Amino acid sequence: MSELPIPSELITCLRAAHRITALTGAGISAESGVPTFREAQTGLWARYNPEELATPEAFQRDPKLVWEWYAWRQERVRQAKPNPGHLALADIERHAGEFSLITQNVDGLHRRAGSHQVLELHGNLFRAKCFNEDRPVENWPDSDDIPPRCPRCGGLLRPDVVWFGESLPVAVLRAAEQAAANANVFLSIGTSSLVYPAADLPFIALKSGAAVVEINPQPTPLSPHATFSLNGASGIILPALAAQVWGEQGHH
Ligand code: BJW
Repeated sequence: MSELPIPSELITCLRAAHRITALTGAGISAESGVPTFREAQTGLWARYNPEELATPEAFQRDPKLVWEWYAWRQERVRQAKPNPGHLALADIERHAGEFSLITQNVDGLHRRAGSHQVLELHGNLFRAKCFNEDRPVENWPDSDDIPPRCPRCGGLLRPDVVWFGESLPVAVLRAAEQAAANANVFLSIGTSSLVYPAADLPFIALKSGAAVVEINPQPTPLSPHATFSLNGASGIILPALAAQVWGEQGHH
């Protein structure tokens, strides 16, 4: 593992860092078999574009279609397991001094891997809320309705995720911006860096003087600005990085 080309300047930088912040995207779950957002879908959903399903307008047009898409994704995620990339981040949380984990993912795999503090910017696939009242709903009576109905107001239930044109949860976004501004090292992992305001976070970190490390097999709009670019799969790179920085000789 220690043979991977992780620059020694980066190892030094991580060992010296007081606060490390990581932002993850769909790419970190790719090795768990969860399709990323912008890669072509397969099977049942191959003819739909996720960008066109993840909007309030799509839900209003065809709530059953959108609810079923999320139900299908829930099922895929239930069958998936955290991969070595998720596990390495849980390990880093245990070993690094101050560490913040921000995710755009709605799959809950970071928590299942053992990360305790996770800022979920785009909500969670396994929660529902009322489309009318915008309030969380935990239980609803069994019925054949798809989507099910809100037990309080009879409105349609929707997944508690953030769609295009909707605001991110304010407190979570504030905490993420703070964690970016306070970081000495900011890791951007498995995200296409196309969706705002998440895509601003590494730039907030850069402005505050942090080193920004990108981990992605493909270049993104962030790549020209990154201090270090590690081109490869997060499931390979993150465990190697954690072992080299905090393993054996590197423990704080
Ligand atoms: C690997 C790998 C491996 C593969 N290892 N890596 C400023 C400028 C322009 C537009 C805007 C702006 N501010 C706001 C906007 C509008 C909009 C936006 O950003 N549009 C852009 C697309 C242009 N943003 C919003 O609407 C946001 N709301 C908002 O800003 O409210 C205020 C406002 C409203 C209206 C107007 C203006 C302001 C809300 C954004 C919500 C995003 N929601 C989604 C769906 C969540 C629910 C669900 O999952 O269904 O979030 S969209 C989707 O994209 C999802 C993801 O979290 C998000 C990011 O995608 P991600 O994670 O980067 O995945 P991919 O697939 O794109 O990339 C995967 C990457 O992994 C690739 O790079 C691969 O190479 C890599 N990879 N294998 C490591 N093994």
